[in-house]
Amino acid sequence: MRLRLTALAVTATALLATAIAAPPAIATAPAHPRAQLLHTVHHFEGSNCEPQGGQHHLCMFGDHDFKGGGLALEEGARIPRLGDYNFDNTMSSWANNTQFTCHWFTDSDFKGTEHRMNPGDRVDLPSQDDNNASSVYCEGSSH
Ligand SMILES: [Ca+2]
Repeated sequence: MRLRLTALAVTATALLATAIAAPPAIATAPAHPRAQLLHTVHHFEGSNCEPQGGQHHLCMFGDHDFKGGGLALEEGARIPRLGDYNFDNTMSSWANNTQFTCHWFTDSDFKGTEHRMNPGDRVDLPSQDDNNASSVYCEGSSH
C-alpha cells in the first residue's frame, strides 16, 4: 500500500510539473502569428525609420550609414525569414531604439551565428557581417 501511494504521489508530481511547465509555451505562441507580424513590422524609405517622431523601433537599414530604407520592428517582433519581407542578406546597418535587446542571425529560423543588438546602440556593419542577416527578433512583450 505504501509503495502504491508513493507511485501515485510521483505521478501526481509529474502531472503537476507538466501543468506548470505548459502554460508559458502556450502563452508565447501567438494565436495569429501573421497578424502579429503585420502589427509589429513595417517597411520604411531612406532613413525614415521613425516617421512618427517616436524612438521605439529596431531600425534595419539596407545600406551603410543608416540609409537605403529597410525594416522597422517593435519590441517583441520576430521574423524567422527576412526573405518574407524581401530583406534577406540585405541589412548593412542598424539602430536599436527599443528598450530591449534584439538579435540577428546569419541563417533563417534564428540559426547560424547570433549577433546581439543592445538597446540604444547603432552599428554600421563591418564587411564580414554586411548583407548577412536572415532572421531577427526583439525581446519584449508581444503585442
Ligand atoms: Ca545591404
